[in-house]
Amino acid sequence: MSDALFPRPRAVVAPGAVHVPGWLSPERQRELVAACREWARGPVPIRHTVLPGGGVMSVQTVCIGWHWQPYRYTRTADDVNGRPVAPFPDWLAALGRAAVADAYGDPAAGGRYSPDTALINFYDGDARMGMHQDKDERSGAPVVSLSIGDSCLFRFGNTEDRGRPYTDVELASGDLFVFGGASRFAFHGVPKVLPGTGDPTTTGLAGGRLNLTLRETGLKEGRVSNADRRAADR
Ligand SMILES: O=C(O)CCC(=O)C(=O)O
Repeated sequence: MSDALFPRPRAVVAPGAVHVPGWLSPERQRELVAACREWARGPVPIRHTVLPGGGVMSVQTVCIGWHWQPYRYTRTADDVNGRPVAPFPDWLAALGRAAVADAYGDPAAGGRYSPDTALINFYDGDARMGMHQDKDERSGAPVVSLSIGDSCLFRFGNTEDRGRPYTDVELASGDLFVFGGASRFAFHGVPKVLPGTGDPTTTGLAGGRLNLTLRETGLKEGRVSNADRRAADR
């Protein structure tokens, strides 16, 4: 079934949460895949994040700009190899600004957006992500999510807890999802990836799903611990 025959409409999933299908061009998807491949190599290699309780996340993650480890941001990847993470490039900040402007139909909102970190997650067929909030940032600026490769079921919930009400959205290659405003701290997760749904010739990704979330940390330099916050069960 082609998108051209059956276009998937843009949808406001909740106030401030907008799904824009097919936002990334095939060229842009390939560029992002190539960039993510480089970042996955180092200076901090992609890895399965270990949670404070000893659990290991099924997704593999590499960060740029700031390193996220549960539940704080640092400039160096102290839980991996201690090295500073790769810088957050201007071109990716510009992409984030365009994403916010397009999702909200508000060029001024795009202009104000100044992401300084990206969490890059790779999902193989079995990987998933539990319901959680992105709350280690000191900024209420939107999160910009870009998906490439296999489609997934993305669950977007409420700001109170991990349960209902939530909306299930299929995120396909090239899709943009922005959540800010009243939805900035909504619980969300990825219950399953749909293996074999991506198109390697379009994306350059042989298999699996790549997701980038661009965020404003609201941090300057140094280390900020959010360990006193209730740990989200990621
Ligand atoms: O993979 C996704 O679509 C969501 C990623 C996510 O929730 C996160 O990185 O916090």
